[in-house]
Amino acid sequence: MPILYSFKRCPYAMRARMALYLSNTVVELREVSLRDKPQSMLEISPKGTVPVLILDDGNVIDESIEIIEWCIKKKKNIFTETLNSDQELFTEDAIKLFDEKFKFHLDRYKYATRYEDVDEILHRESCVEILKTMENKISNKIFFYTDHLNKIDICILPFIRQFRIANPEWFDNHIEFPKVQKWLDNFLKSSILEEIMVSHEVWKKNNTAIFFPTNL
Ligand SMILES: N[C@@H](CCC(=O)N[C@@H](CS)C(=O)NCC(=O)O)C(=O)O
Repeated sequence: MPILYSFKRCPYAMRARMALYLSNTVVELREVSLRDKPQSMLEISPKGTVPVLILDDGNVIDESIEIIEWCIKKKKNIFTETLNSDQELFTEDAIKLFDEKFKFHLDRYKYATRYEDVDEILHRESCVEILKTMENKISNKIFFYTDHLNKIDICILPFIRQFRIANPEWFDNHIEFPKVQKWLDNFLKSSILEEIMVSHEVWKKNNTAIFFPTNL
């Protein structure tokens, strides 16, 4: 059985867990403390980020997007609805935008005290500008393009969830991105979020194994 090193609230680990869930892949889940990463994880992936997936054949995948690609190869229709080529292109560009720019500003907004000399409101504004570019593209379906989760949803919504958590009242009352708010709200109410956000104790070598997802 594959092994997943994961951290509950990490947006990259969240997207990987969603892809594993949607592809019906059961893994042994090893919850990690980012302040005290297990040696067994660092040995196979010295860059020290989660998620890390070890496959049955011993191969290691330590980039969330590559874990998602592996899940798509394993079960072709993990995203039940197919997108047109424009939507696929936009998906890839949007994921890059969030991984590179949104995450940068999100960290400086949400964890401003961890950085020297940052203006959290300016970083919040930079996030808002990115959310406004998404606002114009969101369909009237439950998720970004369709009524079921697609790649764009599982990759981006964990970041927007964190952005809201920094100041929920401000986020919920902000008027510039109503479709983004609805899109996030649908995700927050979804059963998949509940499934992937179960809390686990930090993994230690001789602990009994925890399996994820629990309902498969
Ligand atoms: N490009 C990586 C990024 C993963 C990443 O940065 N994860 C964070 C947690 S959200 C991490 O492990 N950081 C290492 C640390 O905080 O020490 C991916 O997509 O898997």
